[in-house]
Amino acid sequence: MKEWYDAIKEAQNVEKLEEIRISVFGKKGVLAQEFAKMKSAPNEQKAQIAKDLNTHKSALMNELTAKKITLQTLELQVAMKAESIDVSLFSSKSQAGALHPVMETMDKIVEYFSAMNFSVKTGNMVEDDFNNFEALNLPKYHPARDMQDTFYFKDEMLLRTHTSPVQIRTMMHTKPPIRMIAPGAVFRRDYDLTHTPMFHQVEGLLVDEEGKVSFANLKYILEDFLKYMFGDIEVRFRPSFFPFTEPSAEVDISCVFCKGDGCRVCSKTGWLEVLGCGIVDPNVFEAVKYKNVSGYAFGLGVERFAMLIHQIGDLRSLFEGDIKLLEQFQ
Ligand code: 2NM
Repeated sequence: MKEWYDAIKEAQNVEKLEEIRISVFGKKGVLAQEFAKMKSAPNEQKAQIAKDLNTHKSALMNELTAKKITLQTLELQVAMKAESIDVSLFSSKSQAGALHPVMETMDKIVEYFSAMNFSVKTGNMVEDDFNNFEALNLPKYHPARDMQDTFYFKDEMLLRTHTSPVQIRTMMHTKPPIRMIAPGAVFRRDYDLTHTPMFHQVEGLLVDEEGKVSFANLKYILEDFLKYMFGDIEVRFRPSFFPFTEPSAEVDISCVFCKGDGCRVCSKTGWLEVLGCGIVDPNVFEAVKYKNVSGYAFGLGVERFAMLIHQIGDLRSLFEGDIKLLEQFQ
């Protein structure tokens, strides 16, 4: 019997141990054979042989059970070591997304005017002739309505060329006072170094009782806004013309690249044009049936702001989806 104790002791794994168990305890196992032999032993020895065999039986079973637990514990430890994860290791860098510079710039613009109590309104990109042109004092045969500049559908429908139809629709269903901005995509048939067929605008409109809104109010808020966007810069207003405002002005900031000394970006003028604005033309208020009111309005191109803030030279790079460019703005 001793060899079986040794065999159990030397078993290297659970499978080997199971083989031993079958050899010892199986139907044709060693114990079964020994008990069978006992039958042919002299009667007076039988009791002693049975007693010895039963002692071995329980001793071997104990050895097997103990060894099985030892082996299983060992195998578990080996498996756990092999499968363990070192949570203190650095992980590989995950790819995080980021806002596109145009959207980030738009958010900052919206943030300023929201803080100034302007509500934010969006409308439809597909518009009709009245809301995009007629109500804005752009009558039939105005050059801005030319097929060359506007994407037309059938039935006088079109892709909005500015976000002003949002202001028109707001005035049509809301009583003054109004204090709103309209951010969003607009469309023009233009494609060259400085124009893309789709770009983003933020337009603003403030309307109150007649005599309550002045050009000075407009000048103050736009100066404050531009300093918020660009930091320490100079602002100047130049007289200009828009069909929907009178008087109208274009707004320049001192060049963010050369600080006003004159460079390639500002064409040696020291100034960059960033905004259009003015006092809302009475014809616009007439179109939306507003009476005894006054107001100011302004509009800007978000891509141009983004380019000046991030010093991006080519407008088209904002639209190419080049990861190498976009990664720089994370
Ligand atoms: C500009 C410049 C000046 C403008 C006018 C209006 C409306 F609908 F109230 F009449 N919205 N936006 C406006 C005025 C836009 O963009 C350069």
